[in-house]
Amino acid sequence: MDKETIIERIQELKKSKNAVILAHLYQNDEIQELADFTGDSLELSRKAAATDADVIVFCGVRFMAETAKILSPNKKVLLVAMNAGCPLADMITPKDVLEMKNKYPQAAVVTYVNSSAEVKAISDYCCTSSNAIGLVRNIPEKEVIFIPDMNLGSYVKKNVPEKTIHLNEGYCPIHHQINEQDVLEIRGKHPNAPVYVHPECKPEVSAQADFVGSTAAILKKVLQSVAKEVIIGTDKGIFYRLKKENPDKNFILLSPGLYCNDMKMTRLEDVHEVLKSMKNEINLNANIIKSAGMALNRMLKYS
Ligand code: CIZ
Repeated sequence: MDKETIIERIQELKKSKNAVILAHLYQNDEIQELADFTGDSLELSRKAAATDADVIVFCGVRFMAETAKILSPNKKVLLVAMNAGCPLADMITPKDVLEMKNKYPQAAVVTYVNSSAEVKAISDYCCTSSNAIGLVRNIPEKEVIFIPDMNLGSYVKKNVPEKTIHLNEGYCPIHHQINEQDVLEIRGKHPNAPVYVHPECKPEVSAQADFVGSTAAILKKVLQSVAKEVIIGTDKGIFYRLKKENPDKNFILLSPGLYCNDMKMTRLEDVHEVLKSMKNEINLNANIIKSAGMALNRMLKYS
């Protein structure tokens, strides 16, 4: 089948199954072009929950589809690339969380959405990279266990010095590989371009940047910026939306390594196959859905 035919079939199946297609901002261009919604993981899951679709087709990685299931327990959630995982989410297990809780019994557990449903379920609050600082600042607890990303956690720690924050040693291998030297070198080549990076980057990289923010915050910042050229320190997939929204601007990737293979596993053929067969369903235990949902709801209260 050629590309146009696959897209046509997907649209027909989507209609007949009353499905909605979600694509994360780090997905391949053709997948973002096809999707009903593109955005960050939480934004997508919330938008899908607000629709009357019976089926959510998630183009992203596993923890994202789990979040969609937690927020839409009565909808069928399908993950197109069933092997697409998140190394950062895999860097903390429920056992690790319980050990940290034993070590710091007074601390509230604040968990970044990039985590498994099981880890969310034993957390007090969830957060995103957009609201992590505000949430940690606003919650009543003075002591916090922030998991699983130590770089985002360090960024929160720097911005919320009034709280005691304990970190674990997780990181996103894609963002973590960037060094201060990469920023200095690319600035040398493009001296007029501001550098915008994701808070999953190392603290020394964030310290060199002109702006640090989530994918949503980077998109907003670029729209507001008068710069004609911007250096971007997050996954290359975000270029699709950046270019679409800012056709007059030029974007430079901070490092060629900013390319997450798990995020690029989703292919058009697989979207078609999954919609046709209704396979790759995400099923979660009802207690996990309930407890993880409570951590997500507490996040909405305090951010
Ligand atoms: O939570 C997300 O969607 C990710 C991976 C990043 C972000 O900043 O939105």
